[in-house]
Amino acid sequence: YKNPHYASGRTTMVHLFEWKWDDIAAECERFLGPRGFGGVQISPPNENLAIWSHNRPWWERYQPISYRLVTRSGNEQQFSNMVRRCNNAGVRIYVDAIINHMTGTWNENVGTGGSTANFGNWHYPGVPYGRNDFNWPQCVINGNDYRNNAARVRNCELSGLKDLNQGSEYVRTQIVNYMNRLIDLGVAGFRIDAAKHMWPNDLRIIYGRLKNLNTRHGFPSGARPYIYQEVIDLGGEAVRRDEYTPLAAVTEFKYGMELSRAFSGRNQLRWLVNFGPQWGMLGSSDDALTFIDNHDNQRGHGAGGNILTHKTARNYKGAIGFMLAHPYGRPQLMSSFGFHNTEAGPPMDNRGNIISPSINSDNSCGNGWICEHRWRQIYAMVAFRNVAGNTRVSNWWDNGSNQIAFCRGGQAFIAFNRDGWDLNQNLQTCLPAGNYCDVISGEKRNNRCTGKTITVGGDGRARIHVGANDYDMFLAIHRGSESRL
Ligand code: LAG
Ligand code: CA
Repeated sequence: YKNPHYASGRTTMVHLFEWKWDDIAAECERFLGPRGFGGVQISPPNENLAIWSHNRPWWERYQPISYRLVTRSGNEQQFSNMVRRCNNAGVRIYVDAIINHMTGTWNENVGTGGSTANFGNWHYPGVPYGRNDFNWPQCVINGNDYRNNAARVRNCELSGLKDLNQGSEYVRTQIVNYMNRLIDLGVAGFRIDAAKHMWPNDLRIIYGRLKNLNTRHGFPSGARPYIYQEVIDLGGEAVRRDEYTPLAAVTEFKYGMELSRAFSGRNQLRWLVNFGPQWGMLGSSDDALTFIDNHDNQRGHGAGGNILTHKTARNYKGAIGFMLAHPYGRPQLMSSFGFHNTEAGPPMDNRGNIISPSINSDNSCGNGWICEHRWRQIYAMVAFRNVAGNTRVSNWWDNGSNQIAFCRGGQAFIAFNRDGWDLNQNLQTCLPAGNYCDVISGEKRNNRCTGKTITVGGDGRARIHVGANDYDMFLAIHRGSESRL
């Protein structure tokens, strides 16, 4: 369950938060496939409660009302079409699976596919679920439980969301049928939402009943779905992430918290020399789904404060650059819509339909979409990571402060400067002699560099300059960015 089954040579997935299926399919074909992205995490595809009383917030999608594949992102046919087109483009689809709970109690009760519910009776006819399928007696998790009561974290309601009993054979069957339907349609795996709120042993049984990935979508025979479990554990929790790593991968929230600290100037970059397990992160790289921000913590929900996001772009790009250059973990990028209000849903018209992103001539998005994955500095680093492959970090250099540089074997080289003065050094790049285009300040176009050119000598060394006032705080070159003029 720890192998994402990316197409060969690909390494990185992006969360296209609240995108519509038709738009994702187009994005796979016109951008993600050609640029070497490995996969897309999609928003929950199953029917959710439409919450008009909060003007259709993003979080309504975390309130399931049935397992029918009808949401504001599209219907089942559009879903199926997206998965096929993305797989054909070499891009895998990972589903955000909400299996801990159903909706909370609301005055409104119509779902995005027309299903209704009777909250007072725990009745969800669209599945169907009834009172016996939920944990009983009903209780709500309180703040202290997270520190000292694992049973309440798992058996009580997460902010009032009706808590399913995964110990029930009937409930497991509904969940497994839902997930297997998605596997049949060609998805490559799942994010398990709120995994810490479910018993590891119940999850083990559910995972064990999932089908192998669909060979008609290009997966090898016998391939198990990739599973990454959302467990927030920054230490001091009654529920520990180590209870879940024997089952499948886990979201490593310490990763983005620490890189956000370093790249916003709250820790020195030189300390990153041993970044990874020695920082208290998961011991095995394959266990860790790594990211800077996610849809929760970019708006102050979920774990950790002061997480870098697109809103502080220079520092954010630095942190993403380090994440993609460093071999630890399986990286996930966030692709957002703009927001001021932390409840606000995606760009929509007044009937609640999501408005598609528009694509500008410089590759960026419009209509309210940020599309971080289309920022040159970010997609160039996806390519960098693919070229670096499974090489290790070598030739680490730092200035004792916030200027650092390292090689990825003989494949790639990167340098960062977060000090208030220029980085200007003759450094070992580990690359063959030649002229290389920096893929951060520009790109290689018609074999010429639109940004900085780095000249590597026969000894592998090059003059590296990253000015304190440069537009970006880093520079990156690799075997694919050599200009042969
Ligand atoms: C998750 N991971 O464990 C998601 O990443 C996170 O986005 C989900 O919370 C949560 N678990 C449940 O799937 C989000 C919002 C919550 C929201 C919830 C359900 O962060 O704020 O709760 O989705 O929509 C909302 C209201 C609450 C209310 C609750 C129940 O904000 O005030 O009590 O709904 O109706
Ligand atoms: Ca639970």
